[in-house]
Amino acid sequence: PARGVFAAVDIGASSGRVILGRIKDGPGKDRRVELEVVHRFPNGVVELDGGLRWDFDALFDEVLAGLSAAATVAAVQDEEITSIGIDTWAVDYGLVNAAGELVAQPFSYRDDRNHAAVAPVHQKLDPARLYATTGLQFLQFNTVYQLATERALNGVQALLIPDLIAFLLTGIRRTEATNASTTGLFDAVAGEWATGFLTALGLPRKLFPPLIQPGDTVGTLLPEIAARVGLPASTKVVAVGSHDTASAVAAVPAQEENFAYISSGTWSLVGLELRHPVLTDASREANFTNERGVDGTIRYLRNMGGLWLLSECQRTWAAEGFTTELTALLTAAAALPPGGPKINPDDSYFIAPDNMPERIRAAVRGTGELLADDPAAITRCIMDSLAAGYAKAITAAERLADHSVDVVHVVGGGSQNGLLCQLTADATGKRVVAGPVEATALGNVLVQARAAGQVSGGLAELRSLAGGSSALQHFTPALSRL
Ligand code: LFR
Repeated sequence: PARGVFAAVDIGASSGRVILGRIKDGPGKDRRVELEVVHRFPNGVVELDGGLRWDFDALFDEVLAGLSAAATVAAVQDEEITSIGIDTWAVDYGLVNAAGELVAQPFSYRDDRNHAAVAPVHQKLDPARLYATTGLQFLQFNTVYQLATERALNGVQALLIPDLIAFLLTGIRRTEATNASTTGLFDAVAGEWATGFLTALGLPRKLFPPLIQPGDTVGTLLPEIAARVGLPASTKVVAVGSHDTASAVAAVPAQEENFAYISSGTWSLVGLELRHPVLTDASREANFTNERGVDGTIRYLRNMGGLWLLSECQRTWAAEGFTTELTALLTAAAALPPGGPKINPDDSYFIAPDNMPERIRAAVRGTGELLADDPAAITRCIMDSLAAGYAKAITAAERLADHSVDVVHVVGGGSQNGLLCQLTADATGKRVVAGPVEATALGNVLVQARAAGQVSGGLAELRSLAGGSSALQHFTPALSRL
């Protein structure tokens, strides 16, 4: 029979990919995961119907184009696509009516309608009570606040973005648990919907479809989808850590228990993996989240500003005719002396798009310092601010969870940013291991491969495979720190 391979649909805030993942036997007992990108497409928020939204119809067309490409590549190599796994960013959803139609293009979490929704929700549910059950970090864009802005929720269901894609592929409505944990309506201890909160907020009890766990099968392809992409209708869609961060954390190549991770991309997700949530007041005040990971773990982390700050600057500089090539920017930034001005990368002031360089300079002015209107200086300020933020978050997580770490794993796009990794080692005083850059897709494929029986074991085994599948880079803290 044809060899079984896996298709990963992995969509981030700025781009998406469809990837074929294969488990390969290496020399000796070495096995590794090989990833082949078969389709890439841009993503981004669009101004539509009076808000910042995702052009979901276009995204879904790209998913289908990617699955067709995957089918073609696999067929040529005499491979069979065993299953499809989907991960995207969290918190956002599409509303689907009884006929299964999407009633509007989904809002982006960057739309500022959420701001006004916070107070009314907190009037009905005290933030301390919300946190004690959900353990979710307060972010104005958490699903619970977004839902409070909706006018008509009767007769519709809310499907989180990966679940919406899975529904359109299979006709089956489920909510994958790692992503459900970012809604603000999920009980962190019970691992179930916090139905009391739905009621308290006047939301329909069945607003979300039932939960499904990573590794479980959502369903098989609808006949018309199968025909359109050229795959057998028996092809499964398998739930993975559908929250991209959950997939990325599953592929952190940690060999020891005492590690911190930074999933570094548009956002920086900085924290620890725990077995039990930390729901204390101190944890709430420090704004740490307890999101669910693969295999029922807790992703105890802070969602912090990330490389969005830089990519938004690059967008502005490109429009102004400056060079925006990343390596050149980072080299120029690295040549500047340490100790320059810093911003708080977490400030909600940076969430919306638009003229980021000037907003960063204004934030620095607000601290009483000055930042030159120069791409190298602004890039350095972003890197110094992120590294300082990471160090602060890791120290706080160690204290709040009473769990100390001696190594920091950086995965995702930021793992290729040598300046940021070195500054992170310097600021934390800990070893930094950088890579894999493709942690999200790797985590997606590994969970599918385990569900298919090609890989066995727990997260430790998945992690060792992830580590063996990519070149890792090591950074040690500057001597001055020691
Ligand atoms: C990262 C991420 C974060 C989430 C943010 C918004 O891509 O999924 O974990 O807080 O996007 O959904």
